[in-house]
Amino acid sequence: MDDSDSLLEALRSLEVEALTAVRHASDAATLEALRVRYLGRKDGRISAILRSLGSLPPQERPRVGSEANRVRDAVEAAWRERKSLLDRAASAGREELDLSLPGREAWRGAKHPVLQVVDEIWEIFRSLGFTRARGPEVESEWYNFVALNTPLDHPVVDEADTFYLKGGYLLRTHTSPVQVRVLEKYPPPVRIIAPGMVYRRDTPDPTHTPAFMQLEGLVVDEGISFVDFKATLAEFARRFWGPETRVRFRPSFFPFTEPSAEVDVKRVVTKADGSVEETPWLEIMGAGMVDPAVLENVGIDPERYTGFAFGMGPARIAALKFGIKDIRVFFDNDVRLLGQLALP
Ligand code: 2NM
Repeated sequence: MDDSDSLLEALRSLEVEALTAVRHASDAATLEALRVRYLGRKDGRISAILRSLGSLPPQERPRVGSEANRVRDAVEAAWRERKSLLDRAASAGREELDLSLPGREAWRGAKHPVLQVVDEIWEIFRSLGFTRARGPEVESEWYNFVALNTPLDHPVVDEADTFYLKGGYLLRTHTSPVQVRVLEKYPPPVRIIAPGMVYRRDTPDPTHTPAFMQLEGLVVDEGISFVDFKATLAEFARRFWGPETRVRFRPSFFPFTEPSAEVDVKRVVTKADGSVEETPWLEIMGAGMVDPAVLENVGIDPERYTGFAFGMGPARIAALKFGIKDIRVFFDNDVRLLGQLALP
């Protein structure tokens, strides 16, 4: 075996040794020591072999020299690869702000669909001169029933129809007590909208929840007639569902209004293919002229003042508006509902 063969042998085992050591270096200090040992210009093992080329016969030098260069390049490449891996691992634990990453879109939140509808309805009545009024959810039988011309032996006052608390108090079954409280406190003219939660002992089903949002309105003044009643509610319907909307008043009964009516709307909808269709009649609220007995109960002279009142369920209106088949989803507390139904 001549000198050049033993040098090539030494280079090959040096390559295996160096690559193995570099690829297993577990920290930057070890890696730096390996760089000095194998690749260092002065005392590095590969440099030492390149320096010893001088002792070979001139015709052997290129073969051994190019092999030494190849080994040096291979060890250098492995070293750089290991270096970048160790650097990345070292920085992974730190909070690094990568400004090139696209931002994650922030969840801005959304109004609950029922509240969207309450606010939309409220906005229309506000523009018609109404004020918003609120009252307690825990009420007395007087405000919830008796003052509203509903004696306690009336069928709707059955204990099964509401939730009673100690001392004869109950969870209000409608927001009408708010109207009574306002009429007691403020002289006419009164134009108010009273939105709020109400409670009834209902078994939940697709159109009933035992707690639900109600929105009632009341107008009391001198000279308020059935014409004001119909015109105001028709104007509301056209502003809410569009100017082509038709309105129908069907005779009905409420203890606190006389006459009473159910209000239906027929909407004109433009479908995705451009065709125009009319919906069936949809029941949207109950309403009527305030019964003179209610005005008397709050000390207002029914010979001088008249009024009308109405009540609707924003959850059912929201269900119509958003095409929801089961209003219980409004109470499931699934936040995805808000993302899907957020208005632009
Ligand atoms: C309705 C339907 C009809 C109503 C009546 C009154 C008051 F206080 F003036 F008597 N407030 N709300 C009323 C009338 C409510 O809800 C379906």
